[in-house]
Amino acid sequence: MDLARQAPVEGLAPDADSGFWRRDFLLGAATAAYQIEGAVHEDGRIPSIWDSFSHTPGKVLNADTGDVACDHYHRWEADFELLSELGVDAYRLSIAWPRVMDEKGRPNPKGLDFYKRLLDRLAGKGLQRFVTLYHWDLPQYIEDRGGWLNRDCAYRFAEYAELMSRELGGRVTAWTTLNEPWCSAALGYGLGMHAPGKRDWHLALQAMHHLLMGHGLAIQAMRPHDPAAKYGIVANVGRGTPNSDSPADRRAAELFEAQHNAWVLDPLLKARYPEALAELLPGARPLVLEGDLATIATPMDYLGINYYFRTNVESDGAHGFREVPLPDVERTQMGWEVHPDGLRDLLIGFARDYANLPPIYITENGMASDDKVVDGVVDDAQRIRFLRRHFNAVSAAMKAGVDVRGYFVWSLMDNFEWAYGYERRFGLFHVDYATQTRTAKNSAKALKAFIAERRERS
Ligand code: IFM
Repeated sequence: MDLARQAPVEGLAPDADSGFWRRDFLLGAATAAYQIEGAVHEDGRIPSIWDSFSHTPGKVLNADTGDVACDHYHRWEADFELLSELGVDAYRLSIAWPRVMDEKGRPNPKGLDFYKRLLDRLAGKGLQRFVTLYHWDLPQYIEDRGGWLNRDCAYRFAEYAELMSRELGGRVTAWTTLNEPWCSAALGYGLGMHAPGKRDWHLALQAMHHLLMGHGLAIQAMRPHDPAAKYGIVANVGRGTPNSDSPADRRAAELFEAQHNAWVLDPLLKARYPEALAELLPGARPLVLEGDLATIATPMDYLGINYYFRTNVESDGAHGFREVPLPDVERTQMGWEVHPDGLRDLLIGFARDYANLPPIYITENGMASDDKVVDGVVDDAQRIRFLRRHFNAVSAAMKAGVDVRGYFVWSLMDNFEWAYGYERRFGLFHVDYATQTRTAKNSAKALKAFIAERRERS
């Protein structure tokens, strides 16, 4: 696909003094295994909780599943040409745990070879490789033993992580242990919107604790085998703003951010859970054994931040908050408010609140729109504006002193958007799922143009 020959489009170049122009500021695109790979029964892959969940009636919009997805398992070579076409510096992908280990915990050579081929090709293209170990596809047999509610899961995860560092060490620029533990715990165990579909906030607290334990144990197990790589975790963060100036609403916004951000970041960076959790869920505490918090706070080389929207909240009159959607604000296909300042404010706040905040990569940011191919063109002007405004918001945080090293667009291409199936389109490239045709959206062309201009200037 030759983007250069296509019509010029509105640019997404950030402000002239933005750190995004620096050649050493990493620009990339991201995906995750279950959302793109398909081939769920091939080469020894075993079932995951998302296979079970997506095949359960009523769990995913339009009964979509990841069985085929973008068929990336068979089309990865052509998909990597899209990365070259964009000219990005880096690619963020995830490894499917169920593809690389069998039910007895033994390595699956065919699955491992798949990721070796991918990583070697990316390295050959000169791209940095950001590799996530857990982007939600827990092997179903581990779920059958209690999943993340069972402390043993953290140790099984560390075994898997160690195996990956032995097998793939030297091929990876940066390892990410977990993608968005908040989503795994809150959506998977608190709200039931994601696999494994449980609805009990007490369970969510315990699942989070074991997820974070798995993270710390994994870094400890991996570093000796792949000492040159960087190690970190990816947290999705939420901006909460008060609906009024009243003390109750201001406290509600604080509680919202504690529940979304500090629940994950405090144990990682302060070796303790925030007091606010007890205020939100009186009497509920995870079972924490001696030494657990030190394990969770194992030093990291970077922190990945995923940001999408802001939530306006008021006090619920009891222990928490409830959302008050703002009228007349710009929203995306997900219904999420477009609010770039929220990202700037959160980054500045994290740098203030965490003395040991490691360097940051924005590991996901992007938006869904109901994109259509018309005469070969996908006019996604809203995404171009969205990206430019978020580039500028991140730059503003950098100017305020926050150490941000890179930014990944979510996502390289349209894919399986979890409980929303294929209806919600986040990609820079449009995917026609019937034919598996990829079409560059105007945002892809605009990103390519910015990257080319940046290269010329440096
Ligand atoms: O598609 C997801 C991704 O898997 C995790 N972060 C949020 C994205 C958009 O919802």
